[in-house]
Amino acid sequence: MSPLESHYPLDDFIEFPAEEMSARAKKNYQQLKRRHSIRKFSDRSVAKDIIENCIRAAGTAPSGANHQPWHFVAIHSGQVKGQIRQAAEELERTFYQGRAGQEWLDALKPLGTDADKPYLEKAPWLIAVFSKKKGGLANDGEQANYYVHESVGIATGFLIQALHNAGLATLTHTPKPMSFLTGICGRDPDVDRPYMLIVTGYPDKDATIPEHALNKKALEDIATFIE
Ligand code: IYR
Repeated sequence: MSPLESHYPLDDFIEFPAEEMSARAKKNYQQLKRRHSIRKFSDRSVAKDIIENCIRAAGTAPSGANHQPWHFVAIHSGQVKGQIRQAAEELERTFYQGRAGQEWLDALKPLGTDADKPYLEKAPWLIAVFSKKKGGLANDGEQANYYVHESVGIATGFLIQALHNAGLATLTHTPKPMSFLTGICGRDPDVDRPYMLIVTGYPDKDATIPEHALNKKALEDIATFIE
């Protein structure tokens, strides 16, 4: 290693006794199992500092060369949420009216989704996640970024986990195409690409979980252990 690269001792790693580790792993699984995508949100307000800390948590995600190729636009403005809803619903109408193709529409049937997205206006916060094609650590708009999709995917996962842990419900929403978000959110189309929209807030009293969504694959079906 070059002597120019400074390193620090790892002084914030916490080692837990083995039994506590097992309990923590189980508890975390049980807690994450209670995360459900919902499509009916309450209009109850959520304090900005909660959203800020959840975005800070997302920003701790590992990324290619630590370039952190992401930008989060947290939208509370009713006017901007309305603009997003209008644009998303317009696109979704063409999606559900045929652009999706029959196989995709059949796959979505058990979720009961359609082109109406009232939650885009009703939920207190929309977080538009952007990936940054270039810019590096300094956001100079020039340096290459690496593993952008992977990095932003991990950060978005951290964000969803942080919001859930804070006690908020979420919905990952991906209107297709999402390019309309770039202008509405005031981002630079040469650098920023819309990645996903996270809707967050309290669930409405009549929020439901589609039975289909509870059908999570068993450990044997998602993992192989080579011992
Ligand atoms: N973006 C559309 C369709 C949609 C697509 C998938 I894949 C989903 O898991 C859910 C919905 C919509 O939001 O309705």
